[in-house]
Amino acid sequence: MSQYPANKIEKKWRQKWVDHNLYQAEDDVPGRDNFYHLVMFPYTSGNLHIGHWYNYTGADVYARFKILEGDNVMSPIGFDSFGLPAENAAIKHDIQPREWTYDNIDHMRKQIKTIGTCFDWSREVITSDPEYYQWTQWLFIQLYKEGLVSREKVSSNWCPSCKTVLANEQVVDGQCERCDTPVVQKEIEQWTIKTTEYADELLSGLEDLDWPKRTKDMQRNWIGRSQGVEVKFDLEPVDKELPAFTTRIDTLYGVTYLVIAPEHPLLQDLKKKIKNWEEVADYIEQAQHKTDRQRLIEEKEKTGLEIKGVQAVNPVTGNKIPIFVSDYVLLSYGTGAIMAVPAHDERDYEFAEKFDLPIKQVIKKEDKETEKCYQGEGVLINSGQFNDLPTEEARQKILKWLQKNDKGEAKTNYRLRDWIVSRQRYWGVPIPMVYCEEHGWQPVPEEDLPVKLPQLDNFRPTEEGQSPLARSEDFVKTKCPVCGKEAQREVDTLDTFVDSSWYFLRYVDPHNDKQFADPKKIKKWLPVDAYIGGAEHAVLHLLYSRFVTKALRDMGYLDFDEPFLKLRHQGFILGPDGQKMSKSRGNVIDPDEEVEKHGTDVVRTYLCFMGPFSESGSWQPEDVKGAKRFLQRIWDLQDQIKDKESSREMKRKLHQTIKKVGEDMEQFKFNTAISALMVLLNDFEDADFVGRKDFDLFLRLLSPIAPHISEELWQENIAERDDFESIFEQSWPKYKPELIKKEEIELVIQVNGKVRGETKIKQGADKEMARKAAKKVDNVQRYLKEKEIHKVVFVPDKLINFVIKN
Ligand code: ANZ
Repeated sequence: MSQYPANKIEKKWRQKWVDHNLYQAEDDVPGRDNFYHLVMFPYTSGNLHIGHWYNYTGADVYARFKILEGDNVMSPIGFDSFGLPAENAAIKHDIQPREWTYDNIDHMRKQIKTIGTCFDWSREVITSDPEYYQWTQWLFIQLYKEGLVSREKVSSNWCPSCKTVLANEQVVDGQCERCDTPVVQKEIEQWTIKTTEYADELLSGLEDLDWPKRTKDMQRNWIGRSQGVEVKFDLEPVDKELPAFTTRIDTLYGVTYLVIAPEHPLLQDLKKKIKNWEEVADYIEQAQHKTDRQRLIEEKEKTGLEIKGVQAVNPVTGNKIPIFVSDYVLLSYGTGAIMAVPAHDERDYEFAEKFDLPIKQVIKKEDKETEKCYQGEGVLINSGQFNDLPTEEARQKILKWLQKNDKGEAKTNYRLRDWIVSRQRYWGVPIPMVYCEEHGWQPVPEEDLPVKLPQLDNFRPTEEGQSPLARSEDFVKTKCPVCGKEAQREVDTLDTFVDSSWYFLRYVDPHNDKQFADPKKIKKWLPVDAYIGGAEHAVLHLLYSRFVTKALRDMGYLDFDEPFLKLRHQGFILGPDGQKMSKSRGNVIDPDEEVEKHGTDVVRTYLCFMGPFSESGSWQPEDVKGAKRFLQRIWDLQDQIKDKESSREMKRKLHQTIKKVGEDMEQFKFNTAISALMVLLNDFEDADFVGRKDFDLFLRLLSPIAPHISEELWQENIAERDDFESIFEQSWPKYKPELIKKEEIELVIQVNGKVRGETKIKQGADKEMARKAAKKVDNVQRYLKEKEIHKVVFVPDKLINFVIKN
């Protein structure tokens, strides 16, 4: 028995697979269905970590399984290479972002290849290549022409350290997700993509997707559709009205004050009428220093003040009510003003308590004492003509009343905001827009694309937070596409999420220089059949890609609605101590070292064995050795091979394993697939010999997980042709149902340890089934009659023992 030479055979097979273009996907293969299998492409951070390995290994197992199942699989890979981390690293190391990025790509490409994946490298895309970003610019221009891009002065999340605007999604707990600096609000002119135009479809489209429920829920919350009513409150003594959005119009009689957001434009309009304007202006100024998120933090004590001199009128009661300004109301949601019902809304309740405002109950929980602030459903009280109505019915009736009196309308609101895509940084796609004094903003003519990112000696952001491209006169100066007179280029670059919002389309035709992809090829491959990657992209990348797909569909470029039909997230690999891996904890596992030590297949097998693909697990060096022993034992089986038919019992076991492994593979339960293979391996070892045909099938089952050793053993022991034919050109084994039918066994029945009978039951029957069958046996019944059963001992497929009190 020899030690299995992992490193030698692994390199050899990887080379052989490349030499034979084994994974280069053809658009058409007769008799095979196309299967587009995609992993989220990596950011060019410079080093693959174990999380990448985990992701790519699991994805590769599934891809290889699909290949064996007979699909024509395309599994492309590329690099997401623009963006801030590259720029920040380049600043730190005093090199050009381009150099840093492309060196990293070279290194990462080599690392990825050691995973032994079936990626089709001929389709590689790199988002910072002009060949690629020409089409990112094209996409932006198409969205612009469709009216889906606008330039607006918007209050934006500004990171003072990165000196750039961040999308809402990039602000975590009020801080920049990259550098943890507290984010401030700043009014800036920005290019904005109108994702909200597709809010409804982005929501309804989730229904039919085979995605993790949590991810769908996150998208639903992020889109946040809310149905309610916009009520108009007349103001006094001015001839103006203030609309408020509410989901609880049934509480209208309980409104005791209104609250308006500090940035609400109405406040500026009422400046002259507001008696305490100075105080109000002060408050507005303070609120500007907080982000929406900070303002919404629940535990925070509410602040605000009353606007003196202006009041509102409740449309149903005619009562005059005070108006407050407070930052717990956001301008960006609804109408930027609310009707406050402290008896039935907690935030309003807190505010009313603090400012000593009246609290009027209008909903009663049936037959129960009502709490101080009751937010649930019930029956209306203190509500005039609507008294005694259940809340749901009251909502409809009050809405009707408001509509009739022109005081309100049904309204749907969304939490989703438009996508601000301007970044005041260097390392990104130049936004292909030109500003002319006379003709305003104009898109760069498509024949002039790409607008290339120039090399800049100084690529650091300017002190004013302007894009570094502003420093390059050569870049900025251009001609207006309309009049040909002098004009200026946009100096901002695109958010990198624009780059990755369409890369999956490019893979089907990555070198096309006439269009982003040939429609015929798009039809052949898209949408993506299986998409695998991190759950952290739930509301960013995945939402943007869905939006872009829908927008391009409506422009006639695509004929499907959703980009990713099936989505799976990989779990998280923790350090041996069960903690998140980090340099400071010293618990980082370096995949390169592990591969060097054990070989790729061992690392792959171990990663697959850690748990279901979607769950997290901690790296256990002892278990890695276990994976190595497992493969070594398979290697050793070669000595047991005979050209003989194996027993029926062995065949039954083999076919049971085929069934189990196939089902597990489809569900990304690679861990239990390996367990099943381990059980079969034990059976093989215990048998007198291993039939060559059985070994062949065993290797095919193993091959998605450990492709190199499977190929080697298959070539050495199974392959018959003289020219090279890979195990991955074989088919996935089919189990024979008649072989795995459960057979009957004789179950021995004991009472207090003495044999009292036997009965036939299905093999694998559980304790309950065995107990029922045993109790039917006459002799056993006699012994158990009128006796209390104390305990039942059960040995599956062998015996059952009733312990009774005598
Ligand atoms: C009166 C009321 C009474 C409310 C009640 C709730 C309970 P969703 O479901 O998230 O859409 N609201 C509206 N606009 C707001 C803004 N700009 N900033 C902060 N809060 C705002 O929530 C809608 C509810 O959130 C609205 O219904 C409003 O409070 C508040 F017993 O109106 B409600």
